[in-house]
Amino acid sequence: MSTEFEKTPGWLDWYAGPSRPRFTLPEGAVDAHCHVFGPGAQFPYAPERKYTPCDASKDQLFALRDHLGFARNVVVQATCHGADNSAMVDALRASGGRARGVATVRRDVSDAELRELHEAGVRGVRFNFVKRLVDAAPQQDLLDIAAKIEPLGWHVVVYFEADDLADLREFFLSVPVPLVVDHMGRPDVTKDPDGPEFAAFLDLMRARDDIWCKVTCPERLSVSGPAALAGEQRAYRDVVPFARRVVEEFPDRVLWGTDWPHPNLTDHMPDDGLLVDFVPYIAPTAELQRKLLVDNPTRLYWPETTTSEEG
Ligand code: 0GY
Repeated sequence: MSTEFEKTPGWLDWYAGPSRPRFTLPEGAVDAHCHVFGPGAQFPYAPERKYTPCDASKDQLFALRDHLGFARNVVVQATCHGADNSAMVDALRASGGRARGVATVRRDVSDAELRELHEAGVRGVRFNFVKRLVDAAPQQDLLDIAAKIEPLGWHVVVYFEADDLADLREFFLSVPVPLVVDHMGRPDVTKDPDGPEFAAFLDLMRARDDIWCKVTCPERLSVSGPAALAGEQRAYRDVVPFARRVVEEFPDRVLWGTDWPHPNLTDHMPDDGLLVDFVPYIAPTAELQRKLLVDNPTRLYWPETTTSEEG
């Protein structure tokens, strides 16, 4: 079949043949931030998208899950699919209960559509404020969406860049459901982790006890590297102090994921096995690792399966 979609120039394909991690993931570990792309011939990319990815199917995602040693995935709707959640929902339905999802919806979404998404395994919606990815919706529309999802017990995932936090903070604090921040709010890691910029992010985390943080994407945030390639065991050193700070202060509100298939990378594509090997640097004890990889994502996405008190 001829390909209907042409990948954005300069875009790197996801890394085929990732290494097997040296770090053994704890049993029940969740890859809490990953995506599926298409395949475009089956699930066309959205007309309003700002990039065209390479295909990355649910079967390829599940193969990676098994290879790395994860038990479950949280599949986050990627902007290239707009508010058409079919590819993500198809992955959830095919996962046998081993994947939950985060959707993108418009303000006019109906309660019946939300219930159907819930039944498929969706537990949150994503609000994206990164200008190169989306034209952000008006904040009142987002608050209307938040009000609609509240009865379902869902949360809102927010993606923004550090420079925009000051403008968005008040809005975030007004959202009536739990918040999950993608990629630590994208700090500039050339700055001091003890400086005012990252302090503003930590301060947001302190403002409410239902704000969670994904300590993800060192490959996007790192400036000095080295890249997680060719067996590199000490990748992305400059990101470690930031992520570790968040894990240590908020051990019960952090999540981790691969971000496979790594949209919009043009510099290098990480080996996902080596990304897993990055985890012990940011969560240095077995207890922190268990919270980050198992307890926290299970509590947020599979609460019905948590039996004991976790603390
Ligand atoms: C990520 C990061 C990016 C893209 C998206 O939905 C998306 O298109 O999330 C990015 O380009 O920084 O979370 O995968």
